[in-house]
Amino acid sequence: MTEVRIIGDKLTNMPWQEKPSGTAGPVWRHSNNPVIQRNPAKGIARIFNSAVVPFEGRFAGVFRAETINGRPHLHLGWSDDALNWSIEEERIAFVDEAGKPFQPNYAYDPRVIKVDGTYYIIWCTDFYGAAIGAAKTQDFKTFVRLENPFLPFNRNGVLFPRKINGNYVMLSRPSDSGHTPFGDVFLSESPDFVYWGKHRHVMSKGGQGWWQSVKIGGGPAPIETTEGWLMFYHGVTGTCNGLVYSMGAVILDRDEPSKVKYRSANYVLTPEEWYEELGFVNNVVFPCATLHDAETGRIAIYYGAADTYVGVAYTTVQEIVEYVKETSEEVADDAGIGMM
Ligand code: BMA
Repeated sequence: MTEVRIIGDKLTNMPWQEKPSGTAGPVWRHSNNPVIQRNPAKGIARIFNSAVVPFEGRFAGVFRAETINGRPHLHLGWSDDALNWSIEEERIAFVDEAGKPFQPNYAYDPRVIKVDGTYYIIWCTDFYGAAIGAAKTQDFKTFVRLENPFLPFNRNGVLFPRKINGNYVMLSRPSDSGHTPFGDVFLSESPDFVYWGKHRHVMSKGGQGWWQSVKIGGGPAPIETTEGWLMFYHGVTGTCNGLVYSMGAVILDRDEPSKVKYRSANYVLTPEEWYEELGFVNNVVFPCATLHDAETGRIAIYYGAADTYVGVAYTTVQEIVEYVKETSEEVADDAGIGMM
């Protein structure tokens, strides 16, 4: 296959381990997972489903912290190597545009995406039920909340890392207010991050396999590659013992990302290790962030494990894109822009 490249910045200090021989799939786990264990800071019982970004030579993290009263909030963390994290005990202090305190009632599953020099934090917030919350920061000191982009109920808001055709583009997964037994991924555009429209269907749950038969949801911010936008996402199946969350990979059209170009029929990571199979919620891998290096094509995927830990997994852009193309299936009308 022709060479596949990441279109983006160098990140030579990102974590990396070579693929162990005998690895079956295109993604392999960090040998010392989980990288964040239980009770990682005073008042925090568990951290999972969290976001990391390079910032000024180090790494910043926005963490989903399940506090010791069981409610999730967002806490900041710092790391020199993106593996050993120091988590702040105080939750992130959000303010409104006028600088007044403006805390969400709860906040979970954050993504952090840099667009045009600003870091946007997108999470699941309380807006008369689960909906998408947003904030921005330049310096990881002041966090200004923005208008909630969409009506309730919605989860898994994922921003693209650059404007496309002049607009911000955000993926989301319309939901219900509970544990949502359905769900496809949609996208919406905005010229100003206030007014969102031009909604399009991106991809459906389902396919030949059963691993994504109940619902799917966006994961880390899509990575721009020479083959299109590479996105890891989660797919959910139902069992007599509850839901099982796996990770899939898809490639979206670069100019019209509501069109799926290739989508692997197989999961690329599924709960197999003790920290993925056993925890507060068993059998969950839930990717929310990547670090990647355009020079080498290396990708580190950060995922929540069993709603209890943070795990890291690796792949390269060449390996994952080849795999997705080789195992691609067309699901429903994903290849087009969908119903309107
Ligand atoms: C989803 C979200 C995730 C969580 C998953 C499994 O609905 O709430 O935060 O990891 O369920 O419990």
